Amino acid sequence: MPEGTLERTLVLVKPDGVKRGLLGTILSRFEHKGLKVVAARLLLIGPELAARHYAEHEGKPFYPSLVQHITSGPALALALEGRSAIAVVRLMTGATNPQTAAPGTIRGDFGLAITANLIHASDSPQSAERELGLYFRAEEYLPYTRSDEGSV
Ligand code: 3AN
Repeated sequence: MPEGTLERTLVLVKPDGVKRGLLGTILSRFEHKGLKVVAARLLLIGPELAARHYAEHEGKPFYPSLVQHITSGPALALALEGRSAIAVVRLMTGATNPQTAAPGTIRGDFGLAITANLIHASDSPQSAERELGLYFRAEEYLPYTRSDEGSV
């Protein structure tokens, strides 16, 4: 079985996840999976950052509600690192609509609303690089070795 490329990806726990007290629950899923938290930041996303983050969706009917929601309270930005981290995190996130997201995924287990769908996760290496750059500077990534590294 190939080990996969070591990748870094961006996860945002959206304001609904923060306000529902699901930060620990969501973070623990990624930690237990073996992904390494290499940067983290709780922040209020303003309209400008929201517009940059969601630039590809500008003009779509759901765009105003998307921006309204992501700016409605604190969000937790996480940089997660691991083998095939981008695809693994997307799998753990589940389908965009929590009503049809598979049980066992974060959206499938904790939500019903499509706008307030708990988390955002980068969907490709290009998106990951671009999106990580919106939230973190290079010096904010903190390298360390997990005690279980190589065994999960
Ligand atoms: P994902 O987050 O699963 O990659 P995208 O990138 O297609 O989904 O959409 C970004 C965000 O826009 C979603 N997380 C969701 O909050 C919102 N969204 C996407 N499609 C719809 C829709 N049809 N109606 C309302 N909101 C939507």
